[in-house]
Amino acid sequence: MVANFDFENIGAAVEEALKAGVDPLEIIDLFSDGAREVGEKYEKGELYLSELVMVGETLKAGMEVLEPAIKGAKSYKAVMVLGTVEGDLHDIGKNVFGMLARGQGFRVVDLGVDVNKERFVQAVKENDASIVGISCLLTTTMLNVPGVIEELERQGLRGKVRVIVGGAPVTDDWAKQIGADAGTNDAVEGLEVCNRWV
Ligand code: B12
Repeated sequence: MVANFDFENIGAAVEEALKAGVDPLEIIDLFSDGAREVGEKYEKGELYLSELVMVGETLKAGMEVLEPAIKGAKSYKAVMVLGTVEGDLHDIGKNVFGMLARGQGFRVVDLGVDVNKERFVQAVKENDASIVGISCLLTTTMLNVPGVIEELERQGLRGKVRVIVGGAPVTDDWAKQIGADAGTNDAVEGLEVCNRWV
C-alpha cells in the first residue's frame, strides 16, 4: 500500500489489521519496507518527486490510525529531546520513534524538523533532558549532526545527556565516530538502547 501510495485506503487497512490482532510494530516494519522500495525506485529515476510526496502522505495517513494503538504510558521514566537535524524535512521515522518512546514511558519533547544545534541545546536545558534523539535521512544533512554534539559539549552538557542518532543512512559505527553514544536505522532497536540507559 505504501509502495502504491494508496493514501485513501491505508487507514482502513491498518484498522482492519489491528482488529485482526496484528502487532503494530509489524505494521511499522511493513511501512518501512514499502518506503525502502519506493526510495530505491526514486533513486533509479523510476518515480517522480511528486510520487515521493504521495508516499509521505500515505505513511502519515497510516501512522495516524496506528498511533492510538501504541500510546498508553501514564508516567515517564526519562525526558528525551527529539528532532530532525538542520536542513532535513523528513519526519515520518522520527515520529514513529517518538511515538514508540512515548508508549514506553518516555516524555518526548519533539522539536519538529530542520532543528538547529542551538534549539537542541536550549530544549535540553529547558526540559532537563537526559537523552537527545537526532533524526537524519539525507547524506547531506548527516554532516550537521556532529555540530549538535559539539554544541552540547561547548555548553557543558555532553556529560549529562546520551545522544542517539537515527535514520535510514545511519549506522552505529558512524554515530560513534562522530561522538554520539549510539546510532540506528531501526526505531525498535533505538528504543531498546534508550531503555538500557534509564
Ligand atoms: C517520504 C520521503 C520523502 C518525503 C518526506 C515526507 C516527511 N514528512 O517526512 C518528501 C517528499 C518531503 C521527501 C523529500 C526529499 N527527499 Co526523501 N524520501 C522519502 C522516503 C521515500 C521515505 C522516508 C520515510 O519516511 N521512511 C519511512 C520511515 C518509517 O523510515 P525512516 O525514516 O528510515 O525511520 C526509521 C528509522 O530510520 C528510525 N529512525 C528515524 N529517525 C530516528 C531517530 C532516532 C533518534 C531513532 C533512534 C530512530 C530513528 O525509525 C524509523 C522506524 O524504524 C526515503 C526513502 C528511504 N529509503 O528512506 C526518501 C529519501 C530519504 N529522500 C531522498 C531525497 C534525495 C529527498 C529530497 C532531497 C528530494 C528532492 N530532490 O527534493 C528531498 C529533501 C527534502 C529535505 N530537505 O529534507 C533520498 C536521500 C538520498 C541521500 N543519499 O541522501 C531518499 C533515501 C530516497 C532515495 N533513495 O533517493 N522525501
